[in-house]
Parts: sequence; structure tokens; C-alpha cells
Amino acid sequence: MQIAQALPFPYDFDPKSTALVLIDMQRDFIEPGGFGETLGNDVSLLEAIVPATQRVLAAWRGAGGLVVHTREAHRPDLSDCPPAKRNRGNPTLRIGDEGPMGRILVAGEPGNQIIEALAPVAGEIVIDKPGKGAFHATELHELLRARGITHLLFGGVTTEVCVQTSMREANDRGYDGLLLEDCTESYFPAFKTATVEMVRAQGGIVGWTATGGQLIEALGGA
Ligand code: C5J
Repeated sequence: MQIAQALPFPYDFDPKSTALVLIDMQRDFIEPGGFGETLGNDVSLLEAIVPATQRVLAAWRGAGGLVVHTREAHRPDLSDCPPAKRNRGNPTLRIGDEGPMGRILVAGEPGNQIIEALAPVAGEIVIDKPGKGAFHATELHELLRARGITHLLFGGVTTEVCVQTSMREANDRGYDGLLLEDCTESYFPAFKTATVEMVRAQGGIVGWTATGGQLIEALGGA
């Protein structure tokens, strides 16, 4: 299959060796009262990508493709949260503090769950990651290799932080990655624009970009 309109040039992929990776579509970042808001961000910006991401997820599931969901999540004892991460900046609540949706960025807390609209179903991979990148201190690479995955389609939040970091990590591990432009968002629109452009610059130095609609069209309009 091919996404002919992908940039900087057409993206060839086989759904059998491709995974859709949705980064951190968790309440902590998308709903009021979570980590995103404690950092002073307007979280309503991120909600806007949910319908497009739902359409892609439905089409990808329909095509029988592997889905990976990630959550930025720390152990309850915070042993996997370096002080440099916890102490950075001046948030109203720090990682591990009790917030309106439970402890901030702690595994198992209500705020750490993937939003209802994109909730994982049986058979899908869910990765709890302590870092910004999905490959750092996780089994993701091994799980993907065991399934013969060579191509990754990325969506999720936030574009220039966890999505871009994960895409760069994937690129260095030899995956062909594509960023779904309308299925990713930032609290800073200019950062999203810059990320989309830098991913596909220099002949696709990090990977490709395309829209969810273009992927769905390539899948046969599922
Ligand atoms: C951030 C993320 N922005 N998922 N995490 O801290 O991008």
C-alpha cells in the first residue's frame, strides 16, 4: 500500500508490518486538572484532534493493524522519575502530587488512563513509559520486533515533546515513521507546525507526514 500524498515523498507500507502508535492520549494531558494544566497550558487545544484520531483508529482496527497506546506514567514510589524531571519548573502540582484526577502522571490513577474515546481494546499494546520517548526504559522495541513491525504511524500528544521524541527514537532504531498531522497536537501551535516541517525536511530526515484522511484513503476508504 502507499500514501501517495505523503511528504516529502510517497510512503509505502504493509499493514501487516506497520503499527499505529498513539502517544499519551491520556486524561493527564487532555482534560482539565491534569499534568498539562498544572504546567499552565490550555488543554482544550488538544481535544480538537480526538475526532480525527478516532476515525484513524477505527480504520486501522478495521484493516487489522497493530495498535500501540502509550501513557507517560511513573511507578507509585516514583523510583523511575528522576529528580531532574520532578523538580523542573514551577508547576502548581508536581509529578506524584495529588490532583483532581488522582496523583499526577502516576500509573493506575484516573488521570493516567487513556481518554474514553480512544480506549485500548483487547489485543492492543499499552506501554507505560517513564520518559518522553516511547522506547526509553520500555519493551516497545522488543515487542515490535517480535511482531515483525518495520513501519510506524504516529499520532498523539504533544507533538514536539513525546511524539517527536518517540519518532526520533524510532528513526534511530531503523523504523520508517510517519506523523499523522491532524492526529497530533501541541499546546503551542507554532511548535506543532515546526515539528511537522522538521520531520519531513532534508528528504525525510526523521520520517514522513500525511493526514489521517490520506491514510484512510490508502486503506481503501475504510
Ligand atoms: C509532555 C508529552 N508534554 N506526552 N508529555 O510533557 O508530550
